Amino acid sequence: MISFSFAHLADLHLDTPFSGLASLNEVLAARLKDASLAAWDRAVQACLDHAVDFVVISGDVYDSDTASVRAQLRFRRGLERLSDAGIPALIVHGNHDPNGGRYSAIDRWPALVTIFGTREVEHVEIRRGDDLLAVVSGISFPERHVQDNLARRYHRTAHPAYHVGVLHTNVDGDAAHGVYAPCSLQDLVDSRYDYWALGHIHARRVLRTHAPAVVYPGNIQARHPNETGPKGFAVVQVQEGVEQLHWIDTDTWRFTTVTCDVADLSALAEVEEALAAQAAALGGDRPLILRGRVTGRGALHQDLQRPGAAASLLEALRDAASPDLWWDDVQVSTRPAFDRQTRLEGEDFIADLLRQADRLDAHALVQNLTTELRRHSQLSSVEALLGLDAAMLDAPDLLREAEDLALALLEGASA
Ligand SMILES: [Mn+2]
Repeated sequence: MISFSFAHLADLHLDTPFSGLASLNEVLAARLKDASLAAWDRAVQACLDHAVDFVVISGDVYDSDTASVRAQLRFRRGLERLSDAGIPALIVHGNHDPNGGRYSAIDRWPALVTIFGTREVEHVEIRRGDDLLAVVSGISFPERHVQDNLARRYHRTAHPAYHVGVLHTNVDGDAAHGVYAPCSLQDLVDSRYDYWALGHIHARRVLRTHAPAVVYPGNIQARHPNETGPKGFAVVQVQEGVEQLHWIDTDTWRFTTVTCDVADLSALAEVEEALAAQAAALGGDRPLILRGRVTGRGALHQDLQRPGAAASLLEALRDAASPDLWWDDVQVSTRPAFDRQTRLEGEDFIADLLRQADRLDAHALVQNLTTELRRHSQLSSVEALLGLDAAMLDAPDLLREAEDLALALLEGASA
């Protein structure tokens, strides 16, 4: 069997407008404007540097189906560079850019580009000289809301070659993402394909390592504060039919959240220092967009509740930050200092509540809750939706959280 390699990209969202930022001012907007396009340029360069045999792109090339001319031309420019180097690119469209978009500024694609159609799964043979390296199959979304299980339409060809399925899909109903073209991991296993090049989930996820490998590479540039961590794509090396994945980072700006617990702090300056120190430790590699979270119980709660305190803390962080760190927001969710042991010895309602909590068996409680959920047909789907797995729950932790919530509600009611 011949060794070869390919690049697996997804969710380029070219020319994305960056939603969800608390503070998208003109300076930041200007700096972010090129981030997704630069990530694409970087991905193309990396594909050329690694001399991959082919490139697959698993949907959401554009951010919307009214794709900007700029995004389309930049996309084609990258494909031209690949095509000129003899590297085929095979592309499906997803829910953000169904059918390639309602408006196309491009009437002709470079020679080695395949844009999969929307009617049926098509198969493309990838050759090196006379040798057949792989068969790549794909189908594009004809419209945004695809409810069909497209995975079941993929059938291996008669070739004994390595088979790659390119598909935009939500596997096993990930509730954090739109349920488009839903399928199950079992559907993908049953297909007997060798590699499933998936798109749609914006996080790096290897759902299965081999036979078949099932991979979400995530997007090439984060576009929302919730999309934290490194972003890029996978180079897949195939040797004797066995895959090895290398991750290539392509993002310009990275989103991250830093947290400061006020428990042992006595001045707001310490909060600023703690957040700034964490940010400085993370920076250096590439520009960061940061969210600060100030949590915990402590004496500083009162100071942080003063009107304008959080906003002023945010400004102070920005004043001191290097140009490659942008503080997007500081979120304060602190609580008043609370001496549990002293309150437990009291005679009031809160003392009763704490004693009651100490008597509970957290594990039995969670067990009862999940058993109860499963008994009701409607509720059992809630369990699946939430991804609840009783074995995975930290019961004592849940109980502490519940106690904290009860105390917060009581504090709120008495304020
Ligand atoms: Mn997407």
